[in-house]
Amino acid sequence: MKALIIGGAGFVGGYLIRELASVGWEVSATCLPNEAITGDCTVLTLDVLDKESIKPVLEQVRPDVVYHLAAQSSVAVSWKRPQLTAEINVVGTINVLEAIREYGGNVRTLLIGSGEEYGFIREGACPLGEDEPLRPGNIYAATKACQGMIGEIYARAYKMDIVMVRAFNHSGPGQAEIFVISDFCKQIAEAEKGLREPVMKVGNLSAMRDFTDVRDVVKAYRLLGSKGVSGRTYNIGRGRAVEIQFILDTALKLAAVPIEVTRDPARMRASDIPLIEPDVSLINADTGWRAEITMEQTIADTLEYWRGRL
Ligand code: A2R
Ligand code: GDD
Repeated sequence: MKALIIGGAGFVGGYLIRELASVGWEVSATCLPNEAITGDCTVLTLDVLDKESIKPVLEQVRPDVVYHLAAQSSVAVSWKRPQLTAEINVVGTINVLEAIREYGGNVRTLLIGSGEEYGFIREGACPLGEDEPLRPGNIYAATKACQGMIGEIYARAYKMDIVMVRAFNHSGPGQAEIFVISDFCKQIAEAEKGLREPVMKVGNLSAMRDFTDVRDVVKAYRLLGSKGVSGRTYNIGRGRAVEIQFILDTALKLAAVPIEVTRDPARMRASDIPLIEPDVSLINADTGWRAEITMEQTIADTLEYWRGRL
C-alpha cells in the first residue's frame, strides 16, 4: 500500500509515518517549506492553500490512501486566529479534495475531524454516536464540522472514496505544550529542574474529555485506510471521558517535587463544552480497533519526554 500524508510534520504525522512503515506501507509525507520530517518516508513540500501544487504531488506519489492531517489544530488558537483557522481547515480541505478529484486516480482519502464537532450536546446524549447532530461550540470545531460536510458532499456527488473521522482528544510524547496533558507534564518537568517556581498553572479542571494515546490513534487511521467503509464517519476515542482534574492529579502524583496549583485566567476558554464522550462501537465493529494504552501510561511517557527535553 502507498500512503500520502498531507501535514506530516505535525504531532500525529510522525507517529502515523512510523505506524504505516512498520507494517510495510510505502509512505510519502508533506510538510510546509519551513518544516522538516525525519522518518521512514519520502518527504515533499506542500502548502494546502496553494491549490495548484497539490495535483503534481498526487501524480508523483500515486497513493492508495491520502491522510489529510494538515490543519490549524488548536481550539485555543482558533479563538485568536479565526480567519486563519477557517482558511487552512476549510479552504485547505477543499483544495485537497478538488486536486484528488482532478487527479482522478483510485484513491481513498481520510479526512481527520474532531470530537469537538458535536459541541453543545443535549443532556443524556453521551456516549455520542456518529449520527448525533453537530452543534460546534468554537471556531475550530465549526471548521472541522464543515470539513466533514464537504467530505460527504464530495463522496456523494463525485463518488469519491472518502472516510471521515472524528478524533477525540489524543496525546503522547512530543505533543505541543498548548494541549493539556503536554502542558501539565512540561510544567512539572520544569519545576523539577528548578526552571520555574513549583506552581502549576491550570485552566478549566471540570471539563470532561475522552483521551486516547496517539499511538493507538494512528493504528485506527491505518486500519480505516484499508478496512473503513467508504462514505462513513467514525468516532475515534477511548469511550470513557474523565475530568481534566483527573489528569492533573495523575500527573502530580508522578512529580518528584511538591507542586502548588493555581488557576490561570489565560488558560480559560471563552466557552468550554462541559462533557464530550464518544460511542466507539462503529470503528470497533468495522475494524476491530479499540484503545489499549492507559491514560496513566500516556501521562507518564509524556512527562518522561519533557524530562528528557529540558
Ligand atoms: O501550523 P504548523 O506550522 O505547525 O504546520 C501544521 C501543518 N499545516 C499545514 N500544512 C500544509 N498547508 C498548510 N497551509 C498548513 N497549515 C498548517 O499541518 C502542522 O505541521 C500540521 C498539522 O499538525 P498539528 O498541528 O501538529 O496537528 P496534529 O495534532 O498532528 O493533528 C493532525 C490532525 C489535524 O487535522 C487536527 O485538527 C486533527 O488531527 O485533530
Ligand atoms: N491546553 C490546556 N491547558 N487545556 C486546559 C488546561 C490547561 O492548562 N486546563 C484545563 N484545560 C482544559 C481545556 O479547557 C479543555 O476543556 C481540555 O482541557 C482539553 O484541552 P486541550 O488539550 O487544549 O484540547 P482541546 O480539547 O481543546 O482540543 C484537542 O482535542 C480535539 C478533539 O477533542 C485538540 O487535539 C484538537 O485538535 C482535537 O480535535
